[in-house]
Amino acid sequence: MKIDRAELRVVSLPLLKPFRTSFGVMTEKNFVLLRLFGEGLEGVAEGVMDIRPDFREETISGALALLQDTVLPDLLGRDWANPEQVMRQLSGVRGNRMALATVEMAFWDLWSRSLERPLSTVLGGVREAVPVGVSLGIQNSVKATVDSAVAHAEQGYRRIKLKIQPGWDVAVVRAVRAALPETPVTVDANAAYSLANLNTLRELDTLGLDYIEQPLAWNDMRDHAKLQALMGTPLCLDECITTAQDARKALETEACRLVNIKVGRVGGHLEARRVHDVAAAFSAPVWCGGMLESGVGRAHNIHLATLENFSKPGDTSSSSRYWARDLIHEPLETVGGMMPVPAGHGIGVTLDLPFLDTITQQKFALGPLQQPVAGR
Ligand code: OSB
Ligand code: MG
Repeated sequence: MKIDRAELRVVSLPLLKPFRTSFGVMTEKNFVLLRLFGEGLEGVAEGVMDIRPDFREETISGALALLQDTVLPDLLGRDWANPEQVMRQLSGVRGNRMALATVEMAFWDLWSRSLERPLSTVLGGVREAVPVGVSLGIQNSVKATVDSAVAHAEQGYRRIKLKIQPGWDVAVVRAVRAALPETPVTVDANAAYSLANLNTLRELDTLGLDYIEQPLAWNDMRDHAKLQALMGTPLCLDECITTAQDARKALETEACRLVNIKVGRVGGHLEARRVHDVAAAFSAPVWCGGMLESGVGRAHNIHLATLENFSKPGDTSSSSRYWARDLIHEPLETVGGMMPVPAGHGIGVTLDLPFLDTITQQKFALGPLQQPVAGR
């Protein structure tokens, strides 16, 4: 598959309502959208970097520069046999897993379209629909949280994940558990606690949570291992895991008992599949996380989540929970807590280009001469 040219955009898609986590409030989703063109086909992906490095260390502006200066010029105008070969070419890049994922995922879409097969089956997936839950941001009141949790459980969502932070934890979890005794409930702290908060963490341990996601620092597996040894509730790592080697070390040292796989965080589908396989070797379940992606990233996530060991509900809930209007034509909506895999070749969704233009803030075209062409 020859990659003839590429288009990079910075897009800003307004959220229906603000999403609050322990690290900030999001009112719109800003992201890098990459289109790769070759042999009359197009592959597309979005990056999960944000403007600020507040989830992990990568940023939109940093990723844009890296992609334009070195990564895309290394790939454009050349023929690539498969995604493995693309990633071998880029294997000298240290870190920058989110930037690499953007390119790798767009190439998977392009390549599986050239094979005239859905991405899920090219990856080796085994499902036609994937089970999903919801991730509920920090709300203004316990009552608002309980109401939202109950409403989503009634819609069929299979797990309720509550964002927590110090001061917004035990009481809200208790209230949701009381309202929904049968529904799996989890919490995600996005690294807001430390071992100094052990009393609170021990209280959370008594509440029957399915797992606790990333309670401690974004880059600290050692303290997660200390905490896991003190807790009955499984810990699930998100921020800490960017490679399959990270996952192996985390599971080997019992820093966690399960892993949130975000294809955009770990460098793409190849590495996501490796994380999935490593976890399976440890008999540790995985589930597919999300980063409030538009329909493009959401479709990639859904295809990935068809792999066998994605045995717990993921975060890729209905697009209509996030956007008044998505940037793809196809609706991505759950039915009874199951998200159908988009049909067709590649990721199975198509860009709504006129709408995309209205939410595009920057646009760069890169040609085979490896020179940036004038943007808008
Ligand atoms: O930690 O899983 C996270 C959203 C943005 C950044 C980080 C996270 C999240 C979510 C929401 O939890 C997942 C989603 O609904 O896409
Ligand atoms: Mg998380």
